[in-house]
Order: sequence, then C-alpha cells, then structure tokens
Amino acid sequence: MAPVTTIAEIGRHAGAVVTLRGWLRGRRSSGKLVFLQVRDGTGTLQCTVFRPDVPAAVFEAASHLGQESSLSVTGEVRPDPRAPGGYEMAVRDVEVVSQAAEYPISPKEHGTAFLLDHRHLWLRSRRQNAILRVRSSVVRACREYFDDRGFTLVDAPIFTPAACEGTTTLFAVDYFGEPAYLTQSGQLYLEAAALALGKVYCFGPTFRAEKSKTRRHLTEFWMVEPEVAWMDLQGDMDLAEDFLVEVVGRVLRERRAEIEALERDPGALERVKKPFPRITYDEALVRLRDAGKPVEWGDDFGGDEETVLASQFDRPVLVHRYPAQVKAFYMKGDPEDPRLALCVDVLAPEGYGEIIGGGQREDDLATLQRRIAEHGLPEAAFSWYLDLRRYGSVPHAGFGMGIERMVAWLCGLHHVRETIPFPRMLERLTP
Ligand code: NSS
Repeated sequence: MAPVTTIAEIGRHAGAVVTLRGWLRGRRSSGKLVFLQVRDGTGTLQCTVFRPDVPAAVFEAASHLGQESSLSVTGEVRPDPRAPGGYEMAVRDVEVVSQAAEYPISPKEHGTAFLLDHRHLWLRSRRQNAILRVRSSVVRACREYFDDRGFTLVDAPIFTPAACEGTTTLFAVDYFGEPAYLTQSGQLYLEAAALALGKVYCFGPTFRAEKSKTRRHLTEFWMVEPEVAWMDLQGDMDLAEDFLVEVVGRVLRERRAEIEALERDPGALERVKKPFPRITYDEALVRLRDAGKPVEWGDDFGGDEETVLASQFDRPVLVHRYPAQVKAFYMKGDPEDPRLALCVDVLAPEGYGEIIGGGQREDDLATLQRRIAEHGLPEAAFSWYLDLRRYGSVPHAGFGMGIERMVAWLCGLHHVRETIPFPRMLERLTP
C-alpha cells in the first residue's frame, strides 16, 4: 500500500508512489490522457491518467468523473517545472469515493446572490480557500499578540441584559420570559476583568441588528478587544498602532502566497509601519471641508467621509477626540474640552473604513451615572458596571477590532461578506 500524503507535503515524495485523498476540481481529456485537477484542502495537484498505465475500468471512471467528486488517487510523484507547485502525479489507480451530482458552481461567472446561496460549496474555491486561510492567520496573530504581552484571555458572555453600543442595534431574545440581548461587545465585562487582572482581552462573536446594507456591515461579526487598567487614551492609541503593525506584518509573512493569489498588492500592506498619522476630529473636519465633503461639527462620519480621510494617508490613520454626543455613554470626557470624548477610531487605507474603535473609559461614578441617564439607559441594568467605579476605580482604556473588516482590508475585498465563513446580514440567514 502506498503511503497517504497531502499535496502540501508532496515534494517530500518525489519519485515515490503515494496516495492522495481529495476532490476533483476539474478534468480535461486529450486522447489517451485524462488530466485530473485534484484538491485536498492543502493545495491543488494535476494528476495525469495515461491509458496504457492503468486498468481500463480506471481510465473509464477517470474520464467521467464529475466536478467535486471525492476520490483517492495513487501514483508516482514527478517533478514538473511547469506545474504551479513544481510536481504532478502519474496516476496508477483512482478510487472513486463518491461520484458528485452535477455541481452547481461551474468555472463560469456567477452572481453574488447565487454564490452566497451556495456558500457551503463556494468555500471550496481557491479564492475562498485563500481568504479563509488569511482569516485564520489574522485570528492567530491577534491572539498571540496579546498572549505574548502578558494579557489574560477573558471570555465575555453572549447573552446580556443591557446595551453596550446603543439601543438601536440590539438583537432581543427571550431568556426564560425575561428580555435579553445578544452582545454587541464584550467591553463592559472586560472592564471588570481589567480591574481583576490588569491586562485582558476577549475574542468572540458580537451581534448588531444593523439595518444598513453596506459593504462594511454584518449582523454577526467577530471582535478582538483588549482592555488595560491604568491606561489612558495616549497609551491606547500606542497599543492599537503596535498591534496593527505586528498583526499585518505577521499575516503578510505567513500568507503572502494567499494575498498574492487574491491579486492584492502586498506593497500597500508593507507600508503599514510606525508611526501612524494621528489627527483630531476637528482636524478631520478641516480636511473633509478642503476635500469638498464638509461635515457639521457634532456629526459622526459615515463610510464616505472615512474613505476620503483615509485616502489622504498611505497607512492607517488614528482619528481621536470625537464629539461626546456621537459616542457611547462609557467614554471619558476630555478634561481640556468636555464636549469631546477621549476616544479613537482607526481608519484603514484604501477605503476600508473604521477597523478599530476604542478609547479611555469614564472612571468617575457620578459622571458615568449622568451619562447613562443622558443616553436614556436604565441605570438598574448597569448597577454592576457602576460598582467598578465604586470599588477601586482607576483610569483604563481599550479598543475593539472587527476581524472581518481587517480581513477585507488585508485581502483587498470589496465587501466583508466574503471574509466570514457564513455571513449574516440584513437579508441573509442561510445557509
Ligand atoms: O462599535 S465599535 O466601534 N466599538 C466597540 O464596540 C467597543 N465597545 C470596542 C471596545 O472598545 N472594546 O466596534 C469596534 C469595531 C469596529 O471598528 C469595526 O471594526 C467592527 O468592530 N464593527 C463591525 N464589523 C462588521 N460589521 C459590523 N456591523 C460592525 N460594527 C462594528
């Protein structure tokens, strides 16, 4: 019996006879030859079936195998300088594990709605394989960044009794007769954890009932959120900058082949070096006005404004000190100008918009109570959160980075829907 191996490992077996298990990506015939493009999740290999080399039944089966049939192929590994991975297989035997029904996704162009309806199969394409690998590396890079720097992972709950990021995007669920919500952010719980452990982070799914159909919004997305006791806005911005440089650098090293396969220019990512430009909201207003996109003081920026601002820089830009009135209740006011919040948004270049949002938290009990009331939030639901200001309150700060927006930027994708295995959006809950 030939040893079973994978396409990624095929180079170790040059000259030997091995077995691969996978699926048929494509097939083409030419006289006595059948070329099978076999994929196994680690790569794609051309497996050539030459009629005189195999039993007649095997040649016959190979000639009629449908796209995405599962199979096991055995043959000799031959170096081939023309092959993408440098090898091909001279087939001796093919075992059909399951002949596929007619596969709905053909190499021709399909519309996005059709592909999203077939997302469970679309994941098999080279392009989706590359995106999922980049996503996997982004997640690992984020985790290792914090793990290596003394942060403790603290998981935040998914069911919550109160809003973190405003009441308009809450998904309500019935929790044994009590109203509950799917979490919008782990932040409030992480603040509790930061006062227990100092430097903490969480990583998990978050939910927002976004009624908008934009290329940057999902209703279910994954967020990594650090929170640090004794940290101010300045420290938070330094952390966000260092984190992005490290994560981008690492993904670029690990996933260069995938990024290139996606035809994304890696040069744009190589420029992601310190220092990042830092501008205030007020400076951003001037830039927007000069660019012919004026915004009234006090209004938040939308996707268009973010794109205009970010396009003025070759690396992410930090925009800090927005008007408190457009930001969440928990943000600390700027002691130099109480109309402003000590917050920061990081905007990615090339039109990818806000990838990070965060800032320093209000640590004064009375001020926080006032903010909760001003936002029309029920104080009772936040009584545990207010305890954090009653028992040893300290300055603290943190941020959240949306994994999908980060992956969209790194892969150069137009829309976040391709960055998550099974996207959830306003009009999509299946598959
Ligand atoms: O609303 S955020 O700006 N900030 C927070 O949730 C804070 N509570 C995080 C914190 O300080 N711990 O969202 C943070 C990021 C934002 O920059 C995006 O990258 C991402 O979360 N985000 C989204 N991604 C995809 N779809 C939607 N709807 C979405 N909303 C935010």
